[in-house]
Amino acid sequence: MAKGNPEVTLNILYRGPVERGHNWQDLFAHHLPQVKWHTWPNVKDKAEIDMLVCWIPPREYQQDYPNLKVIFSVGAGVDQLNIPSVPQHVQVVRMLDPGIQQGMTEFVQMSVLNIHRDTLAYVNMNQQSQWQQLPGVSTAKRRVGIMGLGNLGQAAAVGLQNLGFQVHGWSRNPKSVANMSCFHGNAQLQTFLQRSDILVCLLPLTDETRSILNQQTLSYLPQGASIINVGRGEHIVEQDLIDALNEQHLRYAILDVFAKEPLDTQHPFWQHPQIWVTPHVAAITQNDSAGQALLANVQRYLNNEAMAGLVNLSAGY
Ligand code: NDP
Ligand code: OXD
Repeated sequence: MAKGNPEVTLNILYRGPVERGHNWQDLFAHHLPQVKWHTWPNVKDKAEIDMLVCWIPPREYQQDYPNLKVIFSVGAGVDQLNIPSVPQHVQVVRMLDPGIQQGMTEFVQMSVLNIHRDTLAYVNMNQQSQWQQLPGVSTAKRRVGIMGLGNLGQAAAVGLQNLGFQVHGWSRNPKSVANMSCFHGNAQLQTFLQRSDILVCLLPLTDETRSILNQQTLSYLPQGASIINVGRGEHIVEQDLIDALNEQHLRYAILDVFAKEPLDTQHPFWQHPQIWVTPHVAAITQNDSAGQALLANVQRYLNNEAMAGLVNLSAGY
C-alpha cells in the first residue's frame, strides 16, 4: 500500500480499453478517493501497485510488481491469466458482472431457439430459393444440457426454462438446483450427455476441461443433437466436431469461442453449412455494471471482507 501520500491507501493499475478506464477512474475518484488509479503503462513506481485490473496482465508482472496483492479479471473467465503462473500470495478475482450474466442468458436463449427452430437450415435454403418445411417439436420435448452450473450456467438454465425447455445440468461438485436434474463428475458425464438434444458448454477452461468435447464424448450425444460453445474454444477438439457434423451425428454447432482468436479467415468453421460462428460476443463486460462490481469488491477488500468471485487457484476457476 502507498507510503508517500497518507491519503492514498491503495494503488490500482488498470490495463484495458481507454474509455472503460476513464469511466472506472471517475467512479473510484467519486466513491473511493483514497484509491489512486494508474493506467498502464504509465507507472512511475511499480512497487506501489497493490492491485491489477486487466484481461491480460503486463509481461513479467510477477517480478515487476513485487507488492501486488490482487488481480481482477475484467471478464468472467480467468484462463487468460495462466493461473499456474500466478504467485501463490496473489488473490485472483473474476468479474461477476450482472451485465455479463444478462448477456449470456440472452445469447444462450437466442442460440437454443435458433437450433430448436432450424434457423441455419432455413437460411441455407433461402440462399437456394428452396421451399421446404421441416418437422418441429415443442420446447417441452427438447432437452437442453448445460455443462457448467455456475454463475452463468444457472442463469442461462432459468432463461431456457422460461421458454419451456427441459433443462438439466452438469458440474464438478454435486448440486441441487430448483426444477432441474443435476449431474456431476466424470462418472455421470455420459448419462448427462445421452439426454442432451442441445448441449451448451459454459465451463471454465482448466486442465480438467480442456478437450472435454472430443470424439468419444460427442458420440454420447443423441443422434441429431446440436452444440453451443460459449465456454472456451479449447473445450472442443475441432476436427472431432467437424467429423461428427459431417457424419450427421450432430446437426448444428453455434460457436462463439475458438482456440485461436480471431478465427483464421481460412478456418473450415466459417464455410461449414452446419456451423454458425460468432466472434466471442456472447456476453460482453458492461462498463457500468462491471465498474460497480469492481468498486464493491475493492470496498470489501478495504473492509477486510471476502471479495465476490475469488478464484480457487488450485481448481483453476
Ligand atoms: P463459474 O465459475 O461460476 O462456474 C463454472 C461451472 O463449471 C461450475 O458449475 C463448476 O462446477 C463447473 N466446472 C468446472 N470444472 C468442471 C469440471 N472439471 N467438471 C464439471 N464441471 C466443472 O463460471 P461462470 O459461470 O461465471 O463462467 C463460465 C465460463 O464462461 C467462463 O469461465 C468463461 O470461460 C465463459 N465465458 C464466456 C463468455 C463469452 O462471451 N463467450 C463470457 C463470459 C464467460 P462446480 O459448481 O461444481 O464448481
Ligand atoms: C469472459 C469473456 O470471460 O468475455 O468474460 O469470455
